Amino acid sequence: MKHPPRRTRRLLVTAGAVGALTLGTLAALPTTAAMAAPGCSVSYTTNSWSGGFTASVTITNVGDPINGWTLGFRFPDGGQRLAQGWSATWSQSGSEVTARSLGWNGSLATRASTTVGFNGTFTGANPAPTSFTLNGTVCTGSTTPTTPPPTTTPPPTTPPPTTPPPGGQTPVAINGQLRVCGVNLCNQYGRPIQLRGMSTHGIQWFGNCYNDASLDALATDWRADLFRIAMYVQEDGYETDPAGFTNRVNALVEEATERGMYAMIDFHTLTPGDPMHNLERAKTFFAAVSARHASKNNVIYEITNEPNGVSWSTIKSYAEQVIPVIRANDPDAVVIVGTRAWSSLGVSEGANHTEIVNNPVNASNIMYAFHFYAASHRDNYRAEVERAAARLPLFVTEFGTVDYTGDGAADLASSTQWLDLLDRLKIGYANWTFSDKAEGSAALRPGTCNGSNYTGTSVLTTSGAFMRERIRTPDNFPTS
Ligand code: IDC
Repeated sequence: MKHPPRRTRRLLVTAGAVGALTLGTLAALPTTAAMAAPGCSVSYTTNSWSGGFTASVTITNVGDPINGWTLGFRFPDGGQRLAQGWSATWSQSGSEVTARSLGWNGSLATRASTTVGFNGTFTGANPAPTSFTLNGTVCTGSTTPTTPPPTTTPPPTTPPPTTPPPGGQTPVAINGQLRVCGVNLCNQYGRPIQLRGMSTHGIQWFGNCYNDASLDALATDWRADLFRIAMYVQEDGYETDPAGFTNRVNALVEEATERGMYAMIDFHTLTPGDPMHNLERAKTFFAAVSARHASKNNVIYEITNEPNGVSWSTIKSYAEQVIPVIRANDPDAVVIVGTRAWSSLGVSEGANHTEIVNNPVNASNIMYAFHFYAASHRDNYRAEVERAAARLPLFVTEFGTVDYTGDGAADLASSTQWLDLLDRLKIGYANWTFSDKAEGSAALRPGTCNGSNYTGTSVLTTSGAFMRERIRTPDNFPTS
């Protein structure tokens, strides 16, 4: 099935020299701000489709360090409206748009940058704003700070892809930008690799489990390659607060990036099982997150968790409408498509992988999801995965060591058979869940997330201890 024609446009505008402080603004500023040398430059890029667009706005502070900022600009065309923004508190009044910094991106050292963005709509033309202000100062792009810049340059927001950070080689430093090669996932050297890691539980319920200490433990004690961010759409998830959940996902992607892990953004559809129910939400969400992370090399997009009760052709049609939204911003990212019957390749509804082979998603650089719960899904599912893996790129974006309810005892014999198979086939996986919910699939003992220690085995359940042992064995990623 064809997706509707789409217009992609990219504008790069650096705010031009339009003068310095206006007297009125200067009078309103506190004395310290008025004495410091302000200065900023802004780049504004958009991708648009019929009636809608995503804008990415990078603010660079070229004046003295600032602590808290307000960005202002005016839409040149009266039909341009802000719909949903992220990484700032956004508002629009008439044609004037204002974005206020959040706690984590308010401090900007001299020469530091931060990127914010929004989705908008337009009725007439969609011209870029020509002038931006930061804390009332027009952004002209160059000002000499009154205080000398720090002797150490602030670290870049995204580390260069092939330069390992000091003190060790992270999975992302070694493997860089991934791409699908035949039925495998290949690293920057074009060699097949397997990524092993953990999935969050629903971030609407277990957000407290994802903090600096727990993510440090995942990266360095578990030595995980991958962090899957499960953003439920229903069940008090995204649909209740699109901007808030977009921000939370973005912040978790940044946390994974800082630690050299791949971040998998899971649009966690479950009930209802028809992904079309969430098509518009998916387009809005993926436009925002792909714009925000376009320059990163460690983000993988999982566009629908577990379609169920719908045909493969419906899932395919959904995928062919959502993938172009991501590609418009982030052309080289790997995208994973859920499969029929709770991502069972169709098996749990009496079908099999051949329906995909015979009618694949019309897009490149994609993989198909397979999920299993080891105490419920055994030999016939393993045999199907082995057959499918010869013909389709697969990623086990979610599995449990327990039964399909997510609870009950860990079946370590079946789990071992599964993981041995995935290791042999070099199929990547994320285990459900890195959380402390009182259910068998959770890796952390109940109450762990109220504390500050996440390392070692004393905080782990049976499933967690088993998974940590499997995940922390050396990856031996090929480097040439
Ligand atoms: C389960 C959670 C459970 C939660 C339930 C409903 O473990 O705590 O109450 O979802 O939100 C899946 C789904 C995943 C399920 C998991 C176990 O992707 O959301 O999590 N499962 O039932 N598919 C098969 C199993």
